[in-house]
Amino acid sequence: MKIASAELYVIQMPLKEPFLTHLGAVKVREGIIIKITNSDGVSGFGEGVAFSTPWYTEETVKTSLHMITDFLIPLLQKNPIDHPKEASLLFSSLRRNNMAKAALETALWDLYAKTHSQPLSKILGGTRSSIASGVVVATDSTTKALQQIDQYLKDGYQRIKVKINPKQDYSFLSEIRRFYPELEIMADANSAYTLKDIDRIKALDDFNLLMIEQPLAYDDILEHALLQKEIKTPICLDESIVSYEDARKAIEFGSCQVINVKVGRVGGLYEAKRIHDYCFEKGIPVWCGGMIEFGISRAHNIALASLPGFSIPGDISASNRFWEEDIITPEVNVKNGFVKVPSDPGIGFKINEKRLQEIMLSKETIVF
Ligand code: OSB
Ligand code: MG
Repeated sequence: MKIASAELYVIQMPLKEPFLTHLGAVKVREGIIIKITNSDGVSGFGEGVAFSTPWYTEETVKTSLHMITDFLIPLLQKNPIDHPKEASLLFSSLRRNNMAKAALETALWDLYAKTHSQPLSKILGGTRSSIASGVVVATDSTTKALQQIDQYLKDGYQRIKVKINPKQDYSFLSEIRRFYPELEIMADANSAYTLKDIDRIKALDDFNLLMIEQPLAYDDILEHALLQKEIKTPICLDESIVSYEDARKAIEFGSCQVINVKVGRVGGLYEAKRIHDYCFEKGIPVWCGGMIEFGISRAHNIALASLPGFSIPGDISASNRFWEEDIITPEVNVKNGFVKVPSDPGIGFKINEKRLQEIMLSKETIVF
């Protein structure tokens, strides 16, 4: 891969509606886009999914930029690679900063797939031509949640995820179940509980949830294993799994029955695929998590979710779930509950240059 340049854009777009969790509200999404161009003028794109503040993981847009410009790109400049999985190995000499690593690594995968004239999904070993689509309801109002669920079901989404916390769990889910007794629902707590809340969590077994996502601490594996022994609802881990090793240990330990795979959280597509392959072998279902992302990361998620082990609808929703206008063309659409896996080379979407310019805060070019 003869890399000629890397362009880094910081972008910012308001969400159509605030995204609320017990950890705060996301109203405006800041993000990073990386464009890697080779000596033939072919470009691959990646997206940095860290937020402006470290509420979900320790990374931020600024720490990502620092890692990318001061460490990751210099590593790539010194160590030319032939395949994106070498980047993953190269980056492992630096601790964590997974979203920064993934931003660059995913751009290399897109470039690699394009130079091989293959869709990224095929390069990764994907087998699906369409992905079952799920969506997240993130509000602190039961009325709004019911309205949103109604609309999302009309839009064709196959599965609904709701955000819960000790102030919004049993009666909130009862109301939803009253109107939608058969709906596939999962609940994401984003670490809102501790083991002291075990009776509250146990009570949620009444709702026949597909799973409960990350009920306990963001870095815990041990207490989730204790909790799983006490509840019927399968536990899915999100925040706690930042690597293949975490996934292996959590499964061996019985800390979860399902894993939410996020490319950014685990440091890139190679690590995400390793987690998938391990879980597939062990019969542990995985699904692709969302990060309120722009189109580039959404496209990488679609490619990843085409792998056979992604057997549960993930948080892969349409571009218009969050955005008035996305930065890719065509936008991601959900039709009859499915998103089509593109068959064009690489991520299979083009950049909406006009939109990108409109929302760009800064641009930096690094020549290799
Ligand atoms: O916990 O899964 C999460 C969004 C941002 C940060 C963390 C999470 C989420 C979501 C997914 O719930 C939302 C989406 O992009 O569809
Ligand atoms: Mg989650």
